[in-house]
Amino acid sequence: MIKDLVIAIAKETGNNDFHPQSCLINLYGKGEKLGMHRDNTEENLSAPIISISLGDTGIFVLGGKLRTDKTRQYIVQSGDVIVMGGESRNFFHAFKGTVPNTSNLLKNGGRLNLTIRQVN
Ligand code: MD6
Ligand code: FE
Repeated sequence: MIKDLVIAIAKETGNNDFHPQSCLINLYGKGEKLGMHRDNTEENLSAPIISISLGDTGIFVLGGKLRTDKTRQYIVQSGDVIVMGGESRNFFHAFKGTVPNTSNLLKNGGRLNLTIRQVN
């Protein structure tokens, strides 16, 4: 189901040849965050990465090509999707943390982020 969903999302954003091969699932509790990084361990660095946020609202930080580039913050709510494609595929980004108790989707609270990737 997730595979079909992200293939459709990829098409909507002009990526007509996206082949999802892996899904990394991160769970964030209160106060947990993810530092500035680029996702560059995939062999294929041009296919988009598509992420789905579930559960508590959080703050996603998007930078640029350089770690020192200026950043923007985006509020991500349960069900929101981020497509990092085109130039932004290799931009630095981070997750600043959740806003606890903003969703009752997950029994134990927190936020799940699914990042779906084409590896090669
Ligand atoms: C997060 N997301 O939202 C962390 N990476 O918890 C990521 O690191 C990410 O959302 C690549 C593409 C989309 C993402
Ligand atoms: Fe990432």
